[in-house]
Amino acid sequence: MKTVYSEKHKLHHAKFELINGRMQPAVEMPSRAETVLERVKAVDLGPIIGPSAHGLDPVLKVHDAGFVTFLERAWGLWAAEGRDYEALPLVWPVRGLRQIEPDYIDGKLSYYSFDAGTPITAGTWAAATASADVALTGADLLRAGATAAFALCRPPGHHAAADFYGGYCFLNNAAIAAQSFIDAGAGRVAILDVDYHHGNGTQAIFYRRPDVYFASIHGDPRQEFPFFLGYEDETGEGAGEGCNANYPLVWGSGFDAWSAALEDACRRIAAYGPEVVVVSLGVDTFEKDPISQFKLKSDDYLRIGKTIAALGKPTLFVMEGGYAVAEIGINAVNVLQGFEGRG
Ligand code: SP5
Ligand code: ZN
Repeated sequence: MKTVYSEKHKLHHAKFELINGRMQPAVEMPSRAETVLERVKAVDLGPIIGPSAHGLDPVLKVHDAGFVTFLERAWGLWAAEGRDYEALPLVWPVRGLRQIEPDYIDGKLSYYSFDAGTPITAGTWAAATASADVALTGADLLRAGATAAFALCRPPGHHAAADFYGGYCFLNNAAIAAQSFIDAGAGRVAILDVDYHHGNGTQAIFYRRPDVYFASIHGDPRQEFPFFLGYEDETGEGAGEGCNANYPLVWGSGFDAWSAALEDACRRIAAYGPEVVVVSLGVDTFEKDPISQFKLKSDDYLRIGKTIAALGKPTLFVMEGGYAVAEIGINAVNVLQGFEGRG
């Protein structure tokens, strides 16, 4: 299969993130995407192509205009205050507080975010829009007849909702790609999110819709980030009732529990009958991931790919998380090779 990749991901390079109460070196770093690209080349997965520019229209089908304008201007407003370091929020409009966008940048960061672990830098907007273009170009490949494509997105996207960023995510690449299939005439799209963290943004975007099915296997929100979404009883709402499936798993889960969830998710997706499947491909389920608590091994990723292939649908893989940089290439590309029946 073809891989879509843009060098522009390197423009988003946060030095620090707030983690465990301290500013520490950011785990979401450019070498993640570079390591995956190296592995794509090493195993000869297929041609590597650059993204084509799709503009903001497909982004605005998923994200609110005010939020997109904020992301575009945030660094400029921050730098105009004389700050030459990364932008982070400090306060959120929780229960009982007014949901009104402030004028001042510090307030805007708070209004449009949900965590303090996602720094905005000078190049964040350029990198995030390039990442969305990577996903959209991958979707184009499927529309042109490819069985599968790999959108090597960075920064990731699945925590970003219609009007907030967080969890290292700014624009929801998988959701933007899924929506692009709907807008091109697909009746039903399924998103399978295998990242270690719940895809809260993707779920929220499609929660009331019957045309996009969302299934996610992830760390139980009772224990794990993003904490406030991802329970099993979230099954969709209104016209979307029955089109959302969550598989929260306890810390320490290994491939037995994880693959049972995957089999069930795939059963439900098959019953839904989508025309195309988008996979939010995070490999932070790996046993050596520095911020995660599942126990998957490198060979398990081959079997994940094989199981997804058994759905028999055109499939777009969209890169999400995975922070064990030394093995991220092997693990991510193992899924793709497993899908292709290699390995
Ligand atoms: C795309 C993606 O994978 N985003 C994940 C964002 C997670 N950010 C919060 C991480 C908190 C980790 N806390 C546990 C650290 C154990 N040493
Ligand atoms: Zn993750």
